[in-house]
Amino acid sequence: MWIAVTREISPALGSCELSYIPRDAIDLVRAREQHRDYQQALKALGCQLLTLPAEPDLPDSVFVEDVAIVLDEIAILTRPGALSRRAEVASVANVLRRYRTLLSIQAPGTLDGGDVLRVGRTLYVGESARSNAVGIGQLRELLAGHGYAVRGVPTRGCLHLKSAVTQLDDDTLLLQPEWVGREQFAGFRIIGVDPAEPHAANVLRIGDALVMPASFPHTRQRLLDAGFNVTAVDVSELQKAEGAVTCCSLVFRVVE
Ligand code: CIR
Repeated sequence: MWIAVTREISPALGSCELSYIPRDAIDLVRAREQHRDYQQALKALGCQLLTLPAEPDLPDSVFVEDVAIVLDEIAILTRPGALSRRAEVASVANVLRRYRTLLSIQAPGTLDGGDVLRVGRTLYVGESARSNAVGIGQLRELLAGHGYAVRGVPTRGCLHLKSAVTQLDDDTLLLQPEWVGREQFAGFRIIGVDPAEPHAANVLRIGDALVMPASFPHTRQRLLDAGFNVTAVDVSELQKAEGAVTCCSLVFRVVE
């Protein structure tokens, strides 16, 4: 069984952190409708939803992916790179401790879950403005005993590693070559985003299914042509907060 942890949208979403896109007014009513559709899409793909209440004082708290990394054996609580996001961790930890032993990144380390791409037993971690070398080093040490390798990956021009690359199946990645080097992922089949859709590389994989924003039809067509099962969701209001589809959930397996 899959569990998907999500959190309702904060009324303060309009004051979110922004790094690479200009601020644009967010329609909260529409954002909530889109978030509900996203949650329904996860449900339709077989996830049991575990939804936390909104946090009025934490603008970015809907983006639960950034505060934890949930692996099969263990979960790591992060220390988000943005100061305004550090208080998001505790409430997610309270949910995760039912399912996993928790370890955590400590100061002065910083790490955002959006920077962590797990492929098999390797965690690729973006060396971004949010995740520093200390945080990445701590993650490596915490996971060495669990049989995971941690590899730092330089990123440029984007918020997180998973803005630039995500996994489509065991052998295939969707990648934006302007933001991360293909050579970092030698041995994988790489599908590039359509050049007209620079933000299209963030796709959420659940089993054999992929969830992606509706706003990237050309990249979606590339995935359909390659035989993937793709569900499109309209997340345009969340995209104004520099979020997309992986960032709004923590999806993991539990043994029934
Ligand atoms: C932030 O800058 O932290 C939020 N406004 C967006 C976070 C999106 N997270 C993600 O893609 N993992």
